[in-house]
Amino acid sequence: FTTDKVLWSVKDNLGVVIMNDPKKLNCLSNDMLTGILTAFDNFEAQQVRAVIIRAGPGVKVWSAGHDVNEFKVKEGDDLEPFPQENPFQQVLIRIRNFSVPVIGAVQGSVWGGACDLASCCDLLVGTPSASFAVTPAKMGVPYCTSGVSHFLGVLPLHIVKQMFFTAEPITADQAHHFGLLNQLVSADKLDATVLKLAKSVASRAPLVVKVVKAELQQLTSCPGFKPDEFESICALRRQAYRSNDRHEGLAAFLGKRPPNFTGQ
Ligand code: KGA
Repeated sequence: FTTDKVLWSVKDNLGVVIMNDPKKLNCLSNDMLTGILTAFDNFEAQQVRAVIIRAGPGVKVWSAGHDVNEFKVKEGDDLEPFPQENPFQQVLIRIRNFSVPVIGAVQGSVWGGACDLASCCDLLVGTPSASFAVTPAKMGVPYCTSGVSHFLGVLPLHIVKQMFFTAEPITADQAHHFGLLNQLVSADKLDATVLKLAKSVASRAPLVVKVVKAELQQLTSCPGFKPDEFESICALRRQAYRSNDRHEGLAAFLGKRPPNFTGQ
């Protein structure tokens, strides 16, 4: 099956969704995200026992993250950059709450929101070309609290801080060492390794797998803020997304130049 940007199939109780927009470096455009949601609707209807999410073979960029063109803000626009109803948030929620495990197969570099998508998968297998860069501080975009909590569920605190503060990529070796990647395999072994893992998951008692996924999902979710602490985080985010730097970060990327952030 196919939409413009996504291919998907179901075979032997396994759903496979392939991000298929190499010209745009598989960036997470609304079309791509809507295609992923449609694939998951089909997987649910067909009661798959595991899902694999991947890019096409041999890609250099697994996904370049949010489509920056759809992220553009008009002068004076101070809207929340990650509203719950946008397809990006809906895909993350769908993966995290999907009743059976979702396995990411990662070859190539993973950027910004695509790192969030990868970290929402239940298991990740990568190749040596995989790398992960969390770039909101480079784009001037204040990342949402739920997204930050996803990284904390899979990576140590200082690594999450390093990735958010510096926006520099970590390598596949580092990602494996820190536990983001369950397995690191050569590119020619990626398909077989992911299939073996998915088949193993699919062979286990489905109701038990479902409940343990739901348990882990709740146990690793953000442990709750006091109301006044949450309000102050919201105020800090508003200050950032209403700032000139938010325009500057996106303009710099689109203008292919380094940003000049002033903190205003
Ligand atoms: N959105 C839209 N277009 C993008 C894009 C993106 N995220 N990333 C790349 N492109 C476009 C780019 O403008 C260029 O268009 C084409 O894809 C090839 O990219 O051909 P054009 O019209 O000029 P480029 O840069 O020439 O390819 P490259 O030299 O091979 O470099 C590849 C990378 C991935 C390194 C580079 O394109 C890059 O740095 N992209 C941005 C990665 C990133 O930081 N993404 C995060 C987006 O923000 C995000 O997800 C969130 C939520 N956030 O940060 O908060």
